[in-house]
Amino acid sequence: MTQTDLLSTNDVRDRFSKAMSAMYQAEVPQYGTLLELVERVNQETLSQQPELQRRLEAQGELARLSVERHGAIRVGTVEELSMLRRLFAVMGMYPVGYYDLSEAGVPVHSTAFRPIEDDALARNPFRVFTSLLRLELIESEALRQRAAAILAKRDIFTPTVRELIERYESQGGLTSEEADQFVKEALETFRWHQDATVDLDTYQALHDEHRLIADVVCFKGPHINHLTPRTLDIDEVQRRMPEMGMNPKAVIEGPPRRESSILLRQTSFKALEESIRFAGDTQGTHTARFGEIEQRGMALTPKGRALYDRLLNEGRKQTAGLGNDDHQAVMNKVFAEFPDNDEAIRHQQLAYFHYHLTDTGRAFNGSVEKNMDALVEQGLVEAQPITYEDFLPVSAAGIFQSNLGGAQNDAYAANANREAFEEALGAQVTDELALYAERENMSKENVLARLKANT
Ligand code: OOG
Ligand code: NI
Repeated sequence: MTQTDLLSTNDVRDRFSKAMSAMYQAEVPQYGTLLELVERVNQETLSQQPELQRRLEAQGELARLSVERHGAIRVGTVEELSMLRRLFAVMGMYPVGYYDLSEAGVPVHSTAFRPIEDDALARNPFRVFTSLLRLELIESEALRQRAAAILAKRDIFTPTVRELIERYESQGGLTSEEADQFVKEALETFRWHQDATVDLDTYQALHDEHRLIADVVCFKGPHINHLTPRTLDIDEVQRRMPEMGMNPKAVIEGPPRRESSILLRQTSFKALEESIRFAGDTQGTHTARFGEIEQRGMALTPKGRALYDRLLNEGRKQTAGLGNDDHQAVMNKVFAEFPDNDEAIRHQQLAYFHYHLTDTGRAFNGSVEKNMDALVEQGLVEAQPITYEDFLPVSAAGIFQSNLGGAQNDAYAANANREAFEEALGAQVTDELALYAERENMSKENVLARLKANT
């Protein structure tokens, strides 16, 4: 086998994300409706805003828009999480960021498996938000042991996918044929199962502790619980959801609508109640699966993020219980303190930017300064905000809660434990901020090197 027979991990990920989307559309037809709505709103937005279209195209964002999505799963054990890490590596997806959801009353901590390199992100930025249940946060010793015993009995991976993961690791890649087989087998882990592995009483006992615990423990595998396409106008999608038979969550999470979009705004249609056959042939229901939408803006520096977090907290105090229109109006006022144009944001170092030569810059052959701001002012260099590729813990908690019937348990709070998570994962999570800083620095170095080469 030569290297050239092996498929790029980008292609494996692209095939997998498409297969996953097709499976989820078949499982949850409303997700198909959501995709249609998002596609329509994106087309309308682009035709109404040619400047936006130009910018997205220049940033390489347009091509990926229609393939872009993220999904989410929740697993129960250390073995499941560490095997998932190896499974995602086959698709060029690596754990980025640590999210402590105990803070929001949800007994999990999480990471996002996603591509890291610029070209991989441009090709298909498929991400999977992956949460590990924290049984140690359950107070009842008996319930904890019952949950652990149930989880110990299941294997969420097919024997063939395990073999293919090993083959990937020893060969350094998969052939096209192997990749197709891998996609088919890996999908089995994410499939929905109508049959619970436990009886209704057990389900109920776990559910009474926290609905999420029942969702993780009582089924054969970690069914994908939502997929999320990327929209260019989330307010419009939220507004039109009811017309298309979808029940949107109460408010759009994250920052308000702005000229210079920051981080991530998210909303969803609410989880559907689905019929389940419990052990002993009892019928019941379970609510887990929904569809989500996201609108992405620029990645913030630690300074920008601190400002965002402070304003978000202020906003949350004032918006409790408000409907979306009022919520957005209040957020708008609160966020007036956050500069709302790219240049001001860049000058105050609130976000990360990618620097590249303009046409004038490419033609220039005099001696140049090393100062980026001066080069931008001279028109030799242009700065474009780097898109945020990650998630927001407060928004994630809002999504969890609106789909778990508002369940929250303050007793779980203040339990961040990144070390335990990394030990379970069998690897360290990459710091997302370091990645953005590195991309910004590389772009600056490239610009300077190319200007120098011209003199
Ligand atoms: C994950 C919720 C987090 C997001 O977009 O913030 C998430 C879950 O419900 O399992 O997907
Ligand atoms: Ni999500």
